[in-house]
Amino acid sequence: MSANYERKIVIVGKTGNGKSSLGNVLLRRRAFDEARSFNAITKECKVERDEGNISIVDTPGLFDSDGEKSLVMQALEVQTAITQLCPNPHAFLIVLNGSTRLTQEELSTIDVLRIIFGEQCLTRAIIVLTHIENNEDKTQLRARLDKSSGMINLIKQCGNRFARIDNREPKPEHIERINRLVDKVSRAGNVSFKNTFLYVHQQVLREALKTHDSGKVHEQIKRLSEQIMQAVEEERELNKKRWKAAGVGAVCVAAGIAYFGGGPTAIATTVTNPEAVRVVIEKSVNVAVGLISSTH
Ligand SMILES: Nc1nc2c(ncn2[C@@H]2O[C@H](COP(=O)(O)OP(=O)(O)O)[C@@H](O)[C@H]2O)c(=O)[nH]1
Ligand SMILES: [Mg+2]
Repeated sequence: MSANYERKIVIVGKTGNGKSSLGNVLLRRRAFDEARSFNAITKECKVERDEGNISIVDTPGLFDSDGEKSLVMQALEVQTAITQLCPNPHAFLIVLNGSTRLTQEELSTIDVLRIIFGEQCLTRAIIVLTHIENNEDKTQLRARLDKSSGMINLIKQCGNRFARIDNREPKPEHIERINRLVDKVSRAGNVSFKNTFLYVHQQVLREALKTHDSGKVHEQIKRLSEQIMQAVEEERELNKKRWKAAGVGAVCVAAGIAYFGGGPTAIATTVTNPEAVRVVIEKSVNVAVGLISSTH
């Protein structure tokens, strides 16, 4: 492995597509349970590291239709786990089975990622096609993929970044390509995924959990996407107003402090610290009210 930064990688996709196997291939050890038996199916997110510089989060399959967990619950679990286990990951590997037709649900994978993490995560997303036998050459594979408009569309939404792997007999050049793509999306570890509105996504998902939505998955996805987009937009507007108010307050307060002898340090501290702004605004208002009432 060439990079000298910690690669933080999240693996997502449908159960059975080879997420845990891919995690093991990248870590070069059996860190995650692969589905040899029903019990081995990954039930919760798990992070594993190698002795060097790679951290991998394996996730339970999105869209597991075992009836136990709704889509919303799965989305919330993945979001919470990533925030706690591996905040600000460098890359998301979306694992698809390259030997079978994509299901309707898999075609929605990216929409679900948008719901969980927001649009920004797509700039860090890489499609990894598993179950592709090593004897299928590049041209054959390309020709096969070109026939699937759904697949092409998913790859396009991930900035045309895709890699292939046979997890049972992984070729070093295929592993190397995945690592190179991780380096590319993270600019060699210099940028990682951040979304300051993640808490808004969480609020909408928590609210949706209460309604026990059991409608068709693609309808749920559409509804949640719209709700999240609207909630984020409202929060953004609210933030702008808060900062504007804090800015005006800060200027008044700074003037007040300068006048009453607080000096330049006090002004600088106040202007850059919203909590200080709030406290001093409150004090200034009290003083102003006091002054006004004493003149009457
Ligand atoms: N032939 C082949 N089998 C694979 C590949 N990746 C995973 N498998 C097998 O597919 C099954 C499911 O793999 P697993 O990693 O547990 O899938 P997960 O549910 O996405 O974590 C296991 O029996 C794996 O051995 C692959 O690239 N090629
Ligand atoms: Mg698994």
